[in-house]
Amino acid sequence: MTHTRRHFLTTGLALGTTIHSLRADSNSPMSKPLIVSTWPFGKPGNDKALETLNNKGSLLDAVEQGIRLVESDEKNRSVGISGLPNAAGVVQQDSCIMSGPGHDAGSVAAIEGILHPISAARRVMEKTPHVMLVGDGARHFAIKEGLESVEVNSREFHEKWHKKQAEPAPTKLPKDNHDTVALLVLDAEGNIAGGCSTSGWGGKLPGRVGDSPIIGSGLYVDNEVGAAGATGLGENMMRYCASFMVVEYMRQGLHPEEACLKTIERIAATDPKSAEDLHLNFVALDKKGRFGAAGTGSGFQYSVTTPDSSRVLTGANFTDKDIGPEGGNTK
Ligand code: SD4
Repeated sequence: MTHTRRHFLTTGLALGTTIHSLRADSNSPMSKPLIVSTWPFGKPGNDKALETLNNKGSLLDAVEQGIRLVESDEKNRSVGISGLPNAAGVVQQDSCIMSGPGHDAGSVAAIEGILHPISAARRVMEKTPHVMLVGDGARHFAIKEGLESVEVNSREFHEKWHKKQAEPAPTKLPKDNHDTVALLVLDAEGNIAGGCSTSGWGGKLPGRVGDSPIIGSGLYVDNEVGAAGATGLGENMMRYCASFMVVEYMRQGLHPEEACLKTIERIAATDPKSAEDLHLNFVALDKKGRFGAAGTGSGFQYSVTTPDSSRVLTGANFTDKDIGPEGGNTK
């Protein structure tokens, strides 16, 4: 690994602000609003978030509506009620939302049969004194709030949503049985919010909660700095407060892409697992309107939307030899 990203980062960071200021100077901030989300399936959600803002919706409406659209996609096997079931054949979803102004947050975890966990998370934030509700309590709260629900043990549910439930649950982590939509919004006023939603790790133990509903792990927003969201193996995010770490690196002045890479570097340097086995991917944006993404594998794709364009880009690859070709608005 002579000219690895790790080497670059170590060198770059040893040079203090040099790397950052070069990047910052060469980057003109994107036009606002700026919406960044994980994976290509986040792009329709970004577009919906922008449309919501254009229709005078609030920052939180944009996050909620954007994620609801992704949750509604019946073909998506990672997000929403059509996501992969746990080892007991039941879909348990995790979701959270965080608002920069006021530093508020709400989340639901291991919630069953609710079509839009992001709306449940928002209601936890806005209508209760709590931050997180789990399991049956979360489901009952969501139903009481009038959110759409299905009876997960009903025949109709299995026929409509989970014909595939007869497939054997995975016993260990294959690369492709988990994903999350994390969607970050910087509005025209410079306020930031974000949310995420997932059915989590397919075949997980019943009751398992991943990083996505844990504030600071799957998502973190600081209205003075920026926001970060994660997708990958939650167990490896949660042990490091990963999204919080990305935001803290941005606070120190790193460009969002470098903050994502530096977080991966720090986790990989500590963890006994190889970087490839950690399955870490991050998206981030900062208050200045810059964005970036990075992952431990090749081909982590993310979606970026502004009033000028809506695009799918490839994040920087931590294990690559070169600095990310398309990562962020650094070029
Ligand atoms: C989880 N982080 O439940 C989520 C799943 C995911 O890409 O995003 N996988 O662990």
